[in-house]
Amino acid sequence: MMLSKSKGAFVLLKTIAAGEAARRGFIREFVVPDEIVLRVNEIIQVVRVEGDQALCAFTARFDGVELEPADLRVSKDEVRSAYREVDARFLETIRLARDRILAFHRRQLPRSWFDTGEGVWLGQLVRPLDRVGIYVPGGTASYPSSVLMNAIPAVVAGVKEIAMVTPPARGGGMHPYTLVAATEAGVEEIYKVGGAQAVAALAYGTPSIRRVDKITGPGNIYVTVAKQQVFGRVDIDMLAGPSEVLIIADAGADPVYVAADLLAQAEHDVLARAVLLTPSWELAGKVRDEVVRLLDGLERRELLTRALADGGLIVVTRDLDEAFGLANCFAPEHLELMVADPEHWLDRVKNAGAVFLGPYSPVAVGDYLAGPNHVLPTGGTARFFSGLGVDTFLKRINVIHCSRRSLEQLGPKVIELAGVEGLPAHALAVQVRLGERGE
Ligand code: HSO
Ligand code: ZN
Repeated sequence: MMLSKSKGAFVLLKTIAAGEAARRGFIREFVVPDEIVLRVNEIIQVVRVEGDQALCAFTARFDGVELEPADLRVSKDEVRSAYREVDARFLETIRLARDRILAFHRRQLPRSWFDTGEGVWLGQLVRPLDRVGIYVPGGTASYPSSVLMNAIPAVVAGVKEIAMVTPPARGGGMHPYTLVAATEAGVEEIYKVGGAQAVAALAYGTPSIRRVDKITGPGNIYVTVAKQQVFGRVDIDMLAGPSEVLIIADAGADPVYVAADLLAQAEHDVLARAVLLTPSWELAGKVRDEVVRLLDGLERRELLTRALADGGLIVVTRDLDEAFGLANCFAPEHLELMVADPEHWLDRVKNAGAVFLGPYSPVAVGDYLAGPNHVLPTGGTARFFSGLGVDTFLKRINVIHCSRRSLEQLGPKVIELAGVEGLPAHALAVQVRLGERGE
């Protein structure tokens, strides 16, 4: 298929054909410069040795805020004054979002189960983690919605202790919306520390911040690399990268809706990806025009232009079938299906963080309050990661109970396998019970 080189195509949004897209547009690799890996490692080691003093020193250096160890934890007074700063409408809306997110996540809760067959009963205990840490980015990426998305599944899972870390704003204060969202979600332990140092504190513990069992939540590259480095000592959710949307649209889709959703994703990050796959050259052209038109009225115009120049892509496919093949290969964080009968195409979806069906389901509704989680796998990791959910905060414990009779039945097979593996004490453990060995 030909490459379209119509005006502006390579400046703002590349419009290319499918083969080309698969070859170059879809590559996203998580490559971290060695220098960052080393710096993060050093930060973690310093926090391990120096504890709270290191947290305060790094906070002064990276966030420009001088704190004493005693100030690291957000006080009840600070939370109360946050409530005074936000307006009643926000409170009402955040509660609506919380309740919808709670309702969705309650449906995810698995129960312990037992299969009490004759002689053997087997089962699975489902237990929450004791204590988890949630990371909330600072600055312009501090989203109250992300606080809800991290905390609520943990609350539903039954996690008793949730410690939230987030860097203080310049001046030492905390974003009132973040504090209120955390409180509404049920989080009472909040610390003014961010970056790799916060991850280190959660993983190793300091006198002020007790160590946790799992760290979730997206952050910048330092946070992500720190999570990668402490994995194994604690669990982590995933390695989060820049946000992405991939839209599959047919000729009947509204180009304005498509363009708006591409822009909504691109405004997250200069590294964001916003991809449209469509079999219609006509829609491709219209969407490109609409993006240019809508862009003009948007505040984050400059960031959007840069993001779309690098990560904006319109791919014209042979048909919808080819589009789904490419989408599965891209494995997007968000997949929108703006095609006729979108639910019929669900069968074709193999790799995606979340799927949005039809013209009235923009990613934005899922970002805030539809109910499902918006912390989703990026960078193609939807091939093997799922989004955050209640199971993120649960463990499974297997239960086995055999009666003497069932051990009599199964025992000879155990002895046989133990023989093959050269582990005679395993065989012995059965034989002594069946009276075949021992005194
Ligand atoms: N689209 C982002 C989540 C978000 N959007 C938060 C707005 N606020 C990543 O899924
Ligand atoms: Zn978003």
